Amino acid sequence: PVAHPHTCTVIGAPMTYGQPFVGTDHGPEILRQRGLRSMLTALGWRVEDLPDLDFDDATTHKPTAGIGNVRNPWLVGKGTEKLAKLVSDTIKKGRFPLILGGDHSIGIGSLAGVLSARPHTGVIWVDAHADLNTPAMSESGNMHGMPVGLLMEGVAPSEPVPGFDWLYQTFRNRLPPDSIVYVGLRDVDPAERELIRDLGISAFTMHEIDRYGIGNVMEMAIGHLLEKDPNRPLHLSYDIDAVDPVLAPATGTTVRGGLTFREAHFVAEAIAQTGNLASADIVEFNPTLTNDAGADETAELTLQIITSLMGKSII
Ligand code: EXY
Ligand code: MN
Ligand code: MN
Ligand code: MN
Repeated sequence: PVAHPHTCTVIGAPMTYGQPFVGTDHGPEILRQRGLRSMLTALGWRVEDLPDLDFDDATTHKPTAGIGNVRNPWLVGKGTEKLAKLVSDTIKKGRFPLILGGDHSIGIGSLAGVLSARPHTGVIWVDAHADLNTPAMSESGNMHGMPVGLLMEGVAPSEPVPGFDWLYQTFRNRLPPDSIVYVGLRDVDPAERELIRDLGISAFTMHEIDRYGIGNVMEMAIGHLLEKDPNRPLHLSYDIDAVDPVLAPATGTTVRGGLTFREAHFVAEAIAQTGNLASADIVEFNPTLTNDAGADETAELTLQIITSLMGKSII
């Protein structure tokens, strides 16, 4: 297996421009305040905690208006460019990037950075949504619904969206459709559904979780990615809205019928146990969208999921 990296670089990515709400920018600071660093240290990690990326300086450079239906492409583009560079540099230094969102549009930067440093990476996308839209397909124009679409081979637009020149110059690697698995889907747009079927993308929706149980689902999901190369590095993108909104109400696009508390942890534990996890992001926590109790509960759950995926075992 991939050597377990000993140093974890915590990257705060307080992005809000991929969706309509403010508040996702508070994610990194709240997780740090709740003791992220000491919890990582207790698991044996050496921790490098970087200052949050600044995603606001691009506002002065260019108009923030969208192109066609796409909202804030320049701001998302310039922000994710910074993240892609940092993720790629972090991996090349032999460190484990732990990326804290922010909305899921930061996945554009994470995926681009990971694929640039390790083109062969397998991706596990834990989400209620497929995030497979492109600017041409999207009904909402929100870029948090597009990270997989913008990076997938055969789906990604051939011309850059404004702000995304970097994705067509230095970060040109794309993700083959057989190199991602979805876990937890339950709200997929018609055009996304068609792509998943046509490209044969491996998708374990809530239906498969009900039918086979989370244990079998994770075995199949990981098996699919590691089939040809058991040493393949894995990247996990964990959208907190995959979890049932009763347990994780503080997020912008809640969908009923999600992962239970144990399923949410099991996903992280199963991936940690492979020994192949090499980078991760956890996104879409928004403390402002519910009451204080709901925000507290979601923050604590997010932190516990991170603990599981970074190697905590029950005994
Ligand atoms: N598919 C819908 C859209 O593209 O607007 C909803 C996307 C929600 C994305 C959330 C974060 O995962
Ligand atoms: Mn590892
Ligand atoms: Mn998402
Ligand atoms: Mn989602």
